[in-house]
Amino acid sequence: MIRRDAVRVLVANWDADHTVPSRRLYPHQWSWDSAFVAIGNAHWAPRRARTELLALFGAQWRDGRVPHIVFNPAVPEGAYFPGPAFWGVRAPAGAATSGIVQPPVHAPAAWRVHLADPDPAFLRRIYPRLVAQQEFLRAARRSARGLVSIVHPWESGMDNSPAWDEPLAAVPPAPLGARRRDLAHVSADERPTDADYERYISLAAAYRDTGYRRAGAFQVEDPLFNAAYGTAETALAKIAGVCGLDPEPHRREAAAVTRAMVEHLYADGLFHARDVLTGRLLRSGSAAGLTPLLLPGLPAEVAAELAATAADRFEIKRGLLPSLAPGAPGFDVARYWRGPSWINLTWLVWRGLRRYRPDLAAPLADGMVRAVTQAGMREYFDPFAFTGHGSHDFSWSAALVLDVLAQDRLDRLAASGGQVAQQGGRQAEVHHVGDHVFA
Ligand code: 2M8
Repeated sequence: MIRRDAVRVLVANWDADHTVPSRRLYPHQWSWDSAFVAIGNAHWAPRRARTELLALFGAQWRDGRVPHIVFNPAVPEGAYFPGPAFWGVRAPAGAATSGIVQPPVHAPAAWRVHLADPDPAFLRRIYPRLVAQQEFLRAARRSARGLVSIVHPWESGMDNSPAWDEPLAAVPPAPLGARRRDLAHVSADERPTDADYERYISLAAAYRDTGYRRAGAFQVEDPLFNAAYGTAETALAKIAGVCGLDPEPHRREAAAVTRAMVEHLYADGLFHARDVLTGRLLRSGSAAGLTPLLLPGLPAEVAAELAATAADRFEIKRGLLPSLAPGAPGFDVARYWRGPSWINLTWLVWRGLRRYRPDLAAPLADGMVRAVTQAGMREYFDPFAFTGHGSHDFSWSAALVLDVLAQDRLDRLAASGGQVAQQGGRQAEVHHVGDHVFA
């Protein structure tokens, strides 16, 4: 039933070569959404999963950056703000795109797509593009501390997180007029305020006006972005292995960023973002600080403390990961990225906990399934009542729940001795259990 509903959403949101996050609120291709969608599609439509990733990388820039939005030319300019006219830029292959990026979760996605339906030719095709994506981050965004920065809250994927309040306060607002489109689809008390949007627009315009080269008033080292960057190197090591290339440089890079994160972003049982311009740690209580659990090389004591924080301060035994610790200032169960649970963040931390604390991972798997069963494939959920918020029929909620269900099936098979099982006429082997990036 849930599986059927998830596939229905993914089919309805498919547009020729990519999946829109949501038909009305987000009618184009978004970067990290596509990675999550590919992970889910890999279980029932692997060719579609590969197409989705290749379509995104088809809009990669010459400098290696993968834009956070690839605009569909068939969608009118006014359907989403800021649209192509605002960004004013095209990828070499011709697509209109934005000029900022999102967390680089694509290499692990490509690897998981390959695990679900092995295809070395796909890996050989996408590997150089994934490497170029990482090289852009090293060349354009890496500090002497060995961490990569984001230059806009939208690059974090957690746009309205309280972690950004302090650095955003230093950004001059730009007049908005009546250009916002999101409020036509979702209630204003579940979206960022106009005051936030005025700063988002001013920052994006300032970056655009430097040809998308020079970072402006917002420069932050975010734990989620850096954890994704490090996990990408771990995935690239595996992909390089299949392609007959040297995995070592990727392993070294993953280890180096893990060390830098522990040294510079970790304090009191949680990772925090750092404001590069002021040097201050931004101790907001954001759930981004738990995502380094994805890194396989985390020191054991750090992993243990993080898991304890997840259980105590984020109350994950309830089944969902709130985007902000419930005791943190400004916590709100329904306000965009200030408390509600997203399936993608819950999924990332679930994957991390599977490696370090499977006992704590299990309630999250149950919780994700329960949330979509009760409320449908919503964009986000009240972490206590499990009610749905934001847009309906949201793609990554559907996709990642498919992955949770597929993993559950694999775990059961592994528990029964790892034999080969007959499923829908196709043989599924459990040979790769335990060999996962995103365990
Ligand atoms: C949200 O972000 C966009 C801007 O990129 C928006 O608010 O209009 C975020 O939740 C982001 O993480 C997500 O990728 C995007 C599309 O689902 O929506």
